[in-house]
Amino acid sequence: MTDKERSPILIIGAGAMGRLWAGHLSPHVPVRLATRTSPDASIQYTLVDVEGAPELVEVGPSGDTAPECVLVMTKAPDAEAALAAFANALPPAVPIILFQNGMGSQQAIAARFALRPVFAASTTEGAYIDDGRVIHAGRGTTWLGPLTSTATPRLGTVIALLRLSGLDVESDPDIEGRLWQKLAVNAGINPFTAVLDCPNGEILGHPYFEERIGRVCREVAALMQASGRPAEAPGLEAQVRDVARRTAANSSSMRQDVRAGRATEIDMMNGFVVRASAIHGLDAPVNRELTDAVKLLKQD
Ligand code: KPL
Repeated sequence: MTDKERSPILIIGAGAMGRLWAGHLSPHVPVRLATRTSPDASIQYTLVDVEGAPELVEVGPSGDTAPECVLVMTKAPDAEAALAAFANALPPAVPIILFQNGMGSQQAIAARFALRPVFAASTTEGAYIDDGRVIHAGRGTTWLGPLTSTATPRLGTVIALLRLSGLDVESDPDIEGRLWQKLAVNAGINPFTAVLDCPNGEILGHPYFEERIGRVCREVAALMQASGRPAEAPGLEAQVRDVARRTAANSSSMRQDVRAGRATEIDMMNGFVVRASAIHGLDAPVNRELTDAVKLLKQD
């Protein structure tokens, strides 16, 4: 069997990440792309690689063969409903890989589909859509790990499958630890860039950020410790500042969502910190203030 003859990889969500992966996988393995309007879309677009070279990507339709694996690449608030729309037709052993930002949506899906092999991914690939073209802005690494017990023995197979893309894919048996670290960084950068409407680097030194970031990190660290995750507020704050410096020119995903009038992922970032803290009897007033401030920007 050549790789072209195998069952398709179903990608749910045709945003920048969904299209980046579809573009990298489709030369090697059949890809089915599910958009908001079609479960098996037929689309063409230009993918500009990191060197700036454009290439045409053509995907679908792929027919109704059961997929070999499912990549859920919608925004976090849409992920569970988008996956549920396909779940009845999915054989129980098909691996499901969740690419959402923040926390909460992955755990809700893993709980709902607890008997299925469900994985979480955390990626540092950079991609955005500009005038209909998908721009691969920066190469990164995609870390993958199991969220359910049936996922654990399939980790190696799923990694080998995703490596057909040529993108860097690595395993992380403690993927939830990685998601917590990413949550801390997102909670410390994203709402500030959205409220101040500025690139990541410009939050540093701004009074709105400087007056709050210490307390944001203390609240996140307290929640992490209560959840059995080692964390110290100064370390988290240093990480936030480091990522803001290294991605200084980036427009964060939350700022982009607000500017485009899309729902933001605030409920899976600072909003998650508030809800999860309450479960442990902890208050997280600064994360609540930021959640409210972002919701006022965009009535989502
Ligand atoms: O993950 C990000 C995001 O924009 O959501 C950061 C790390 C803040 C980079 O922009």
